Amino acid sequence: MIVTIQQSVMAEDEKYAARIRSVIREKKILMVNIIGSPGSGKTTLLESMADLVIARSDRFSFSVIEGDLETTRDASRLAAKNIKAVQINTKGACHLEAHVVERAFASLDLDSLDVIFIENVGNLVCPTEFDLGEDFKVAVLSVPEGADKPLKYPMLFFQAKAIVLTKTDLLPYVNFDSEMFKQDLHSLNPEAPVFALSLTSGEGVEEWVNFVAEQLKRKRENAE
Ligand SMILES: Nc1nc2c(ncn2[C@@H]2O[C@H](COP(=O)(O)OP(=O)(O)O)[C@@H](O)[C@H]2O)c(=O)[nH]1
Ligand SMILES: [Mg+2]
Ligand SMILES: [Zn+2]
Repeated sequence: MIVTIQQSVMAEDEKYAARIRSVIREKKILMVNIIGSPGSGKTTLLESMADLVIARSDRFSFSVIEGDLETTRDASRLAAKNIKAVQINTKGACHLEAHVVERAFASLDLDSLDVIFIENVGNLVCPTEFDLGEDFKVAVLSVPEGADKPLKYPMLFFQAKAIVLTKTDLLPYVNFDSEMFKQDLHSLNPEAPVFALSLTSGEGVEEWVNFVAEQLKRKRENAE
C-alpha cells in the first residue's frame, strides 16, 4: 500500500519534471542538479564560479535555486557574490521535488539566463531519486568524507554526469585513498569526468567551469 502511494506521488512529480525540461529546452537553458553531503562545498563551489564566468570570452550567466531545510544563509552568501539565488526552504524534507522547483522558476528571469544550478538539500541518498527536469546531476564529494563513498552511495555516483571532488588541499592531512576512489568510480560510472579541486586555492575550478560551458554549448548546438 505504501509503495503504491509513493509511486503515484512520484508519477505526479514526473509530470512537473517533464514540463520543466520542456521550458528549459525552449529557453535554451542548461540546468544542473548538484547533490552532495552537508558541508561538501556545494555553495562554495557556486561562489567560486562567480568571477570566473564573467572573465570568459564565452561568458555565461547563471542563477541558483537553493534547497535547504531551514534558513536563507546559502542564498545570502551567493547574493553577496552578486549571484541571483532563489531560496526554497523544504521545512524538513530531505530532497527537492519538481513541483517546488517549478514554483521557484517564477522568481527567475528565464529569458536572460544561460545556466541554472540547483543546490539540492545536503544528502547523498534521496535527492538522487527525484527527477527535477534537470539536464544532468553532479555529485559533489569532499576529501574528508572518504574515498569509500561512491560504492556506499552508488545510485548518485552512477547517475552523475560529472563528479566534483572538493577540498583536495586537505589530502595531506586525511587518509583519502585516491586509487580506490578512481577504481570504484571507474567501475560505477566510467564515462563521468572527475574534477578534483580546492576551493580555498581555486585550483581546478576553471576546468569545472570549462565543462559547464561545454555542456551549455552542446545543448544549444543540439537545439538548433
Ligand atoms: N579546506 C577547504 N575547505 C572548503 C573547501 N570547499 C569548501 N570548504 C569549506 O567547507 C565548509 C562547507 O562548505 P559549503 O560550501 O557551505 O558546503 P555545502 O553545505 O555543501 O554547501 C565551509 O566552511 C567551506 O569554507 C575546499 O576546497 N577546501
Ligand atoms: Mg550549501
Ligand atoms: Zn528525501
